[in-house]
Amino acid sequence: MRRVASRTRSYIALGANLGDPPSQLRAALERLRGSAAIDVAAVSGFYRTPPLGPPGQPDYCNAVCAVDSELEPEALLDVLQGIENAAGRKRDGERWGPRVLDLDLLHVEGRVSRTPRLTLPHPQLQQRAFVLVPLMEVAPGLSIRGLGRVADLLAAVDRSAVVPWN
Ligand code: ATP
Ligand code: 87Y
Ligand code: MG
Ligand code: MG
Repeated sequence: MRRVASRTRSYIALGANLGDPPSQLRAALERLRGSAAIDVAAVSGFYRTPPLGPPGQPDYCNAVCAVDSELEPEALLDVLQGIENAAGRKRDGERWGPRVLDLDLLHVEGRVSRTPRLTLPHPQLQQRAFVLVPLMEVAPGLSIRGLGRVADLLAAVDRSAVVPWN
């Protein structure tokens, strides 16, 4: 795998709303911990969140984790998509339909990307309370170039529907 010169911290959003969503997130975290090239540095709590976008689907379980890796961002995305596939993620349904597992790369420190395969920072990060609440837990002091401080992004969204899973 291609590697960047040094270890870089990245932030990953986890989401699931089919099967047993918390189990899907726990299994994904175990697979990330089992990836030789990735160290899981921090994991947020799990949150129950109503679906944004297309309505009429089950609530989501959402979380965020911080990882350290020497992988290039595209190679890290390969790992995330492999874990989605292993969980049985189907890609033939409607866009933004229900899914057993979604792993999105939110931000890679010091890196930007503007390709369709990988846009960094994630283009809707600042609009999504289901991302910002758990991101604030694992990275309260984080500032993302072009977007600003996570704390300020969170203050600008309605977080009232993002509640602890249990
Ligand atoms: P959203 O990205 O709005 O949350 P989604 O997670 O439902 O939507 P997916 O179906 O999981 O979208 O992914 C669609 C494509 O998005 C993937 O093939 C992937 O290459 C691309 N993509 C672009 N930027 C990113 C990113 N930062 N993280 C994950 N996938 C990304
Ligand atoms: N949690 C999610 O993880 C989630 N993920 C999405 C895509 O990855 C969608 C669409 C399906 N909604 C989600 N909702 C929750 N709670 C995201 C979206 C939001 C706003 C406009 C268009 C799409
Ligand atoms: Mg997503
Ligand atoms: Mg995705």
